[in-house]
Amino acid sequence: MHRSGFVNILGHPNVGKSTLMNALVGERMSIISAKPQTTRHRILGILSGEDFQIVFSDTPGFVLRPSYKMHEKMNAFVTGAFEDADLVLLVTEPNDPYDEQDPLILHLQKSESPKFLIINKSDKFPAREWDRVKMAWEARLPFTQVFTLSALRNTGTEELAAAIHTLLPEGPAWYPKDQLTDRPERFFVSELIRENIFEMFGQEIPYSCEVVTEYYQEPAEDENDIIRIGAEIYVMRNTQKAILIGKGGSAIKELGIRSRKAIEEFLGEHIFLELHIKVRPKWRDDDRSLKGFGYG
Ligand SMILES: Nc1nc2c(ncn2[C@@H]2O[C@H](COP(=O)(O)OP(=O)(O)OP(=O)(O)O)[C@@H](O)[C@H]2O)c(=O)[nH]1
Ligand SMILES: [Mg+2]
Repeated sequence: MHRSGFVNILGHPNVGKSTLMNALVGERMSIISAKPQTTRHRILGILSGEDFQIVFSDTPGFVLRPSYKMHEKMNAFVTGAFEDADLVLLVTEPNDPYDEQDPLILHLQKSESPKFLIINKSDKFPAREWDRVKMAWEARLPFTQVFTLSALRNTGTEELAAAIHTLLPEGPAWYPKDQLTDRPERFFVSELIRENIFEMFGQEIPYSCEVVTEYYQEPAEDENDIIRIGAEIYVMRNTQKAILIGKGGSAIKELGIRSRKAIEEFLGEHIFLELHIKVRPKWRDDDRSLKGFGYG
């Protein structure tokens, strides 16, 4: 018998959804940062075996008070992920504040999919905190099972993986067995550059940037060349552009070096990377820009 299913990972920003998906899939699929709202799209991570296929969806953290249109698009990716789930993993952590009117809870109360509660970051909190969170959640929603784990340390994730397997319905493979995701290489190139922007710059810059891979040229078979990649970083203001460039170009140079290394590690190949910065005022509120950037 072949089993398959769609497992959608949901929760507030910064609780560790992407770290968990990467741990479950065993690949560095989604980018991760210490800042909230790192993930902006729904990203599939596909785990296949001879007789099963699990299609995980990592989603953006649900933004409770959207401040611009991009937030609304991000939230739409989350609500879309309620519809096709064979299983929902609601990820939380002891410091994650919820109230009874939280839109995520209201959506979950209406969804008929089985739900697992994942209390993440167990390495950071004492066991009495796990119990407190578990009790608070069980009063809000019925969960099929509750797991306390550390996605970062990869402890407790095996029990979760086993429980997911047990729950998978009979079904076909939806994707070729060697496929790991639904996104092309250029998407991951942009994401890895964005991950480094989140890491290198303070509060304002990461949220004002979007990265677009402009070209991705693989050498012809008879050419002894490397992959050539060009990416554009969009910011909203000239002052942000100046920060990204840095004194004498030092910041953009550093960003280029870090991003190239990350992309080379991801692709397992040497690349040439060219970065450009463009100013596009208010792109986060502009429908046409958002569409062009993939916020459909
Ligand atoms: N201590 C600890 N930190 C963790 C754990 N899992 C994730 N983190 C950290 O939490 C931060 C957020 O992790 P992400 O995986 O990016 O969280 P996310 O829920 O995908 O965040 P958004 O995409 O912004 O919604 C990062 O600094 C992670 O290293 C964990 O099990 N323990
Ligand atoms: Mg994420």
